[in-house]
Amino acid sequence: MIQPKLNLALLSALALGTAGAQASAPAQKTKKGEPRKPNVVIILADDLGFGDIACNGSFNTIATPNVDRLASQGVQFANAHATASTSTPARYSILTGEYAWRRPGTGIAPGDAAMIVTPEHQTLPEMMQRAGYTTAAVGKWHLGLGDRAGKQDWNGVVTPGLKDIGFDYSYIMAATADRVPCVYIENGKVVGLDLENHPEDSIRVSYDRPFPGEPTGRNNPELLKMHSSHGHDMAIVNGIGRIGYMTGGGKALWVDENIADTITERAVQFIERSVAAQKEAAKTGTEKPFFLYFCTNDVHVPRSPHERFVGKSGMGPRGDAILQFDWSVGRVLEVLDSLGIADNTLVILSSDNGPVVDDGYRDRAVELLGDHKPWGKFRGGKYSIFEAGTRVPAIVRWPKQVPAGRVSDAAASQVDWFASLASLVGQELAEGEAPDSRNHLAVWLGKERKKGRAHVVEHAGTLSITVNDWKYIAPSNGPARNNEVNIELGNSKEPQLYNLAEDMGEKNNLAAQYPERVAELAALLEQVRQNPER
Ligand code: NG6
Ligand code: CA
Repeated sequence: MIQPKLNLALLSALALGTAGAQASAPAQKTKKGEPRKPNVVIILADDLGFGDIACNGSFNTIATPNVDRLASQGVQFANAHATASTSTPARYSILTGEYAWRRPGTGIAPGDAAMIVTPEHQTLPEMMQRAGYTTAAVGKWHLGLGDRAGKQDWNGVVTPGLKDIGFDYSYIMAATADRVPCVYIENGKVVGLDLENHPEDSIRVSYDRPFPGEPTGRNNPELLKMHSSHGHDMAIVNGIGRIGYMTGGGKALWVDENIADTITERAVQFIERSVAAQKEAAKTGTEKPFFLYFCTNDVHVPRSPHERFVGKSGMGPRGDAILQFDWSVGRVLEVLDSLGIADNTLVILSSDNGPVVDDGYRDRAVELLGDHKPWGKFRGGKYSIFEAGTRVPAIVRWPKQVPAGRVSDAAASQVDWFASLASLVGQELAEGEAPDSRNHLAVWLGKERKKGRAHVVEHAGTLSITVNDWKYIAPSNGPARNNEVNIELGNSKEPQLYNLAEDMGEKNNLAAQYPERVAELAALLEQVRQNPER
């Protein structure tokens, strides 16, 4: 029998106060030539599900030795959440410390979207810069570029860009691998474009209409090496249909099979450069720690891993892409080891949202899944308000401060990375900065492993709020499922209430049984809707 435990007064206090584990920057012991503050590396996977890593219980279906190693050397979270079940809003929250649902225009962005995290925002990398860090973003971006949608100068400098929101260095894919433009952009410039010798490679991008004379997935399926199952039938680049149209690019176009190698190497080079600069600066005592926001393209569609991973998982391209993700993680860890900085580097690994099996390409992911459960024991997946939408893998390793080999059950949200890292690096947050981010450093460092956030808010069209394992999903008119991706979205016109402690699969809607609890949680959610969290 489940006993109602909540009352509104308590909930209000939790919502408005700063309840929860707090911690300030731990005292540092440093080796000679090492910055006093730790280097910080965020490795953010794309669409990697809770159950997609072996150490979350999937040992029989997938091998992720590098992720497992990270977990065994740090703390692994059982109840950590992205703020939203798709990429753009989830990433928006990480970089701004604000729930994306407060801001219009933060849904899944096209590749020619204007900046969604704008120079007017106070951002996570800016806060790290303030604390003396050298900062970089490498890999998938998906938060828009330039100040006008569709008006970016892909042949010149795309501006404003990441340097205007706190990244000293950037090497990114504008959106996703399934969206044009299919090129890397380094510090605002497309990499490898040689317009002097090849003016015909000039890049044009449109999300409205095809370019005359250019084949499309819709009209020229004979040119495709990977067919779409839904959508993805506009421009063809490397034999893969994309979302949006583009022409040009020439040698600058990425090769999908090499994306992981390319971006991982750029991440590694940034680390190497930063450490070389630290060594040099140590002579004058001015060494700067680094902050790297490394976003893999894996395991997002189109899944086209390098040939050395092909066929290795037995699950087709999706499983092979997980192996490739694990390789990228291993490569970063190896470099931290070889440079002797692993001890003084805080590594945070997570995913931007939950898993999807068929996300629009016929890559046999569904047929070859076997016993593998990307969503673990949870219901739903990417796009869903059910748990699998936002309950993501999360691991934190920092040998100096984080106890090794622990599992944390504390409720945790990526929105808190901003304030927690601010505390770690000794930065006060200004009024209005990171408005929904709370300092839960003790949770994220695995010191507090039971009590976490007072409540967790999830977003996927509608909103949900979870307090002490009681999850309330606000009624909505959205569809109950997305048949194309075969995922239950969780929308219902009726309120939903689940007890995750007893029913983590969200099967038994207890709303009719506990109307008072529904009312309390609905009121709390309304309060969060009306007021920033901090
Ligand atoms: C959807 C795409 C899907 C994926 C998603 C964004 C279609 C039919 N589906 O609209 O393939 O790109 O957007 O994923 O186009 S995310 O992880 O970047 O949010
Ligand atoms: Ca994603």
